[in-house]
Amino acid sequence: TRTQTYRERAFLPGTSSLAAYLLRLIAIKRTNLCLSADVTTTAELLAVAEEVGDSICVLKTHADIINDFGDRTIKGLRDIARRKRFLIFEDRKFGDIGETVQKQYTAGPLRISFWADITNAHIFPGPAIVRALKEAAASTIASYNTAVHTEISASPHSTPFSDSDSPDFDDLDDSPGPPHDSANDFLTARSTAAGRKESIVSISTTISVLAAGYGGGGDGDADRDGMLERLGPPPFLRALLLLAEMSSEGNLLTGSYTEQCVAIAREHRDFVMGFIAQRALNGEEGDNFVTMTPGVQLPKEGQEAGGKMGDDLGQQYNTPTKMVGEMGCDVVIVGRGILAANDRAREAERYRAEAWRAYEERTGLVR
Ligand code: UP6
Repeated sequence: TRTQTYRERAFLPGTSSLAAYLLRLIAIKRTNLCLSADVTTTAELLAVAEEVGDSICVLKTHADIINDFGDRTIKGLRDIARRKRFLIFEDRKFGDIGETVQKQYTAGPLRISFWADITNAHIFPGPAIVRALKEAAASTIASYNTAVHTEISASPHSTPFSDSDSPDFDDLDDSPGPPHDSANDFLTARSTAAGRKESIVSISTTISVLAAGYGGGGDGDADRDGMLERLGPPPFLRALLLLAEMSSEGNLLTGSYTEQCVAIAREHRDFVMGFIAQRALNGEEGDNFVTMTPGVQLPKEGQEAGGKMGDDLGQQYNTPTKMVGEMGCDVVIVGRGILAANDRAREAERYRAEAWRAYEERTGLVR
């Protein structure tokens, strides 16, 4: 996969649908940059998503650091993601027994499985964590499909989940209120038509937001905007990244731990789309994992790279050129490098251009 283009890899047999979508999105938008939007309010999150959305393929969140996380956050972010076309990755780093991670993934105030296309997990609890998250994802997808289907057949003359169908929807823009218990209602949607309708009304807020932001997929070969248009929004699917390596100094994700992580991923190619790692880990026939790499920063504009870069809490940085060009990584994840800039849109473009150029050189598209 090292010298294959993103587009070629999107069409390799065995590639999961969401990975294929992401690879095509990367190829069309010409961006292998993920923004790590580590901000603490909904307003800041939406502002930065708006500013850099055109330069990224994925936006990474830490939902648990957003003070006012709620329906407004989900609606706002999915809305921008649809308009600017990027996937949403909640960097939850799950690490508990299967039963617990299922609840952490689907319930609580964050109800991650409903709005995040991608999330990630550690494998230190053992391989069952992957199966548990996969089951929970399947359950969310099934509930979503049932909800959409039921809503359409219940009101054939109206757009599914339009504002008027959704009593809660109007509250969205100005309701700090308590978080809706939509995830639970969603997952326990009853089987009778009446029961289903009832639970759907109670979760209409979340669903109306979600239904608007998902679609099928298409092919494209004209200009970028036309191709993006034809690619369409992502299908409602869920995928997992496994933490195979970390960027921080002295971390323990090395050697056989990393190898076992890859072995576990190979058992679940339909759900595990790739790794958080510091280098490409594809090595076996059939491997087409996407490597997303944090710990990336560029020297300030106009400055030379001088020695080791990092922060004073163990973070270590490498350049996009090294990680994509030499280490074979697919997507670079950048937080403070972009967030701390005065002009974040411009800085994101600087990162995108460098990471893209490293990719083109690695694959021989340019020399
Ligand atoms: N992250 C790392 N290293 C890892 C895994 N994840 O830095 O091995 C995450 C952090 C943060 C982002 O949780 O959200 O990537 C890096 O941010 P930064 O670019 O501001 O250092």
